[in-house]
Amino acid sequence: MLDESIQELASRSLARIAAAATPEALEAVRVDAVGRKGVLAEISKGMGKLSPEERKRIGQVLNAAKQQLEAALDARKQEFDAFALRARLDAEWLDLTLPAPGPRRGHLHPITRIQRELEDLFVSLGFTVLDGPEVETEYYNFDALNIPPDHPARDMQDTFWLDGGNLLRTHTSPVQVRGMERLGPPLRMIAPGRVFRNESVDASHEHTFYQLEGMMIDRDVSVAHLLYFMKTLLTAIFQREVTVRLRPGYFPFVEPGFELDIQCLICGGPGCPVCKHSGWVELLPCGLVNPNVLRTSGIDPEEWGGFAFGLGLTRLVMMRYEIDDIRHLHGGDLRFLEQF
Ligand code: FA5
Repeated sequence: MLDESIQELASRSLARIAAAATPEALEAVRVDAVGRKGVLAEISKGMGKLSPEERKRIGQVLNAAKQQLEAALDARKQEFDAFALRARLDAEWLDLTLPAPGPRRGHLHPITRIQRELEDLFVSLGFTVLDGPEVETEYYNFDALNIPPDHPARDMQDTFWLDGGNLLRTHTSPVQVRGMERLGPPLRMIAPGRVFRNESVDASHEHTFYQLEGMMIDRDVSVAHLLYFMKTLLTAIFQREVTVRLRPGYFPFVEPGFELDIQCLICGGPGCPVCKHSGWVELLPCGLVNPNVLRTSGIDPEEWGGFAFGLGLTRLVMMRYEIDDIRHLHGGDLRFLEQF
């Protein structure tokens, strides 16, 4: 009778051990079954009432049941331990043969990239790259370029004036004057840089943008030389046929002066906000250096002549990458910049 109860208790506990889903549930079964206050311990407490032979026999049955349960508890615990170890190893798994993730690299801004391409091109053609100050004097920005005070051409470029009479340069042309003064003729120079204009911003106009000035002074320089260099420049940058037009342009520091426009590559001609719906983008004003400018910088116009151009570098970058709004370029949005 007692044997059967012990057997039944043991098999019920075995079923609970098999069904335990967590180490905590298994521990609860262990306490119930073989713990100091568990069911087997309760039975053994009542054994005092039995005859010595019965006590011995039931004692053996109890021991056997206890051993069976403890073996089952150990086996189930090992399963849990193995499972936990597997999970930990899975979490820690590391393929040491995979290439290490490198540092996240930045890259050059598209304006810097095109500027460097142009510098390399012009250096290969014998030009020197010059730099000039962004805070300029009125003399270099205007007077020395044949734009005296009260000349209407001063209004062509809205100027940020600074206290004390200096200004933020409105174009890179003052570097022409500094180059002529410092290096003298013959001269081949370019001057890329940032310029500033006090004008309202739209899809093709910024208050801060980049130009690339170029100047060549030598004996017998003609419009043919100018056109050759402009064509070389555009072919190098676009590496494809682009449609350009040359029209007369007025700048006091060149005579004759030209505007070289490029057919808008954003809309292909029919018109869009970038080309102000004209189909053409002003890109490359240029001309033969006005003799007054040469004379002011100490160069004899009877002996020397030259050409100069003032490329709108920011606009060129827009055309090259088909960027439909100039404000993207310095908006600081990484989603835009990461495309280059
Ligand atoms: C000048 O600045 C002259 N210094 C260029 C020059 C140099 C002519 C040497 C002759 C000889 P202009 O103001 O047109 O010219 O500007 C030159 C180019 O800068 C324009 O063709 C255009 O591409 C670009 N540009 C002008 N204003 C802006 C602006 N607000 N935002 C972006 N690009 C501009």
